[in-house]
Amino acid sequence: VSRKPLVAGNWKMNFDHIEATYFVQKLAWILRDAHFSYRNCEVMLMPPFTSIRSVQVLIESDRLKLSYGAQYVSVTNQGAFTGDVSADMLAALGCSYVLVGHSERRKYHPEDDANIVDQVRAVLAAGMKPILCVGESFEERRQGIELEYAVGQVHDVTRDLSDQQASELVIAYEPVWAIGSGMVATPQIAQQAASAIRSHLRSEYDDNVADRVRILYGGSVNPSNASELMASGRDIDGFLVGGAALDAEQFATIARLT
Ligand code: G2H
Repeated sequence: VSRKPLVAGNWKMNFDHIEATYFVQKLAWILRDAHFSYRNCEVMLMPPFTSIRSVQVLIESDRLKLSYGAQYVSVTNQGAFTGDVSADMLAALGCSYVLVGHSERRKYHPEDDANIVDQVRAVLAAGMKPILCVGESFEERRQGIELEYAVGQVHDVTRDLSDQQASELVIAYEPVWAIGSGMVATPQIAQQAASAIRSHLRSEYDDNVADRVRILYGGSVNPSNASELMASGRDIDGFLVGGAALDAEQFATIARLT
């Protein structure tokens, strides 16, 4: 089964629209260099809301082979919801993906499973793909329940989705202890979790869903650990990159190694 690898840059709350423009120009310049051959993986950017339009204009006007998406979406579609941004608004900006349930959103905002399920549905209804983030903290790992925990998070969000909806998902396994900490998971840990998540999809849905869903690893990915993580087994289909996605050279190198 071949799944196109995906390297997604989660900018978090970094880069205003001018910095975003510089970044995309630099990234495009590196990726276009004939000597810089990357194996046809999909390269994707997730800017803050305020920079999405600038990224869109640049990608469209220069016909760049880059995808982009958002880091969060409202569960309601329009109306008196001050501060919110709807899935339709993101789709109208050409977004293909929306990050859902990142641990920083789960921690700093009241996002529980019910809200995360609604976000997934809103993203799918607008014709985009959700990137569902799951992963255990140190505490679950210390207790030896990390796989049950991460698979449980997938189960809680996907259990009422149809086969068709589930097959549109991207799942990012991001152990909370590895996020922004410089403590990357070992390739074995990453592969074991990805494999457990894929087995769960196979038993809850079918081979088609399990074989189509892309599973990314996230948490302190950088150019020195990307190859080893990619080589760890057949269940990791790319990366969700934070810190290293703010440096065009590093991000492009990760794409080349994926
Ligand atoms: C995890 C990751 C990107 P970093 O949050 O989502 O960030 O690569 O900085 O650990």
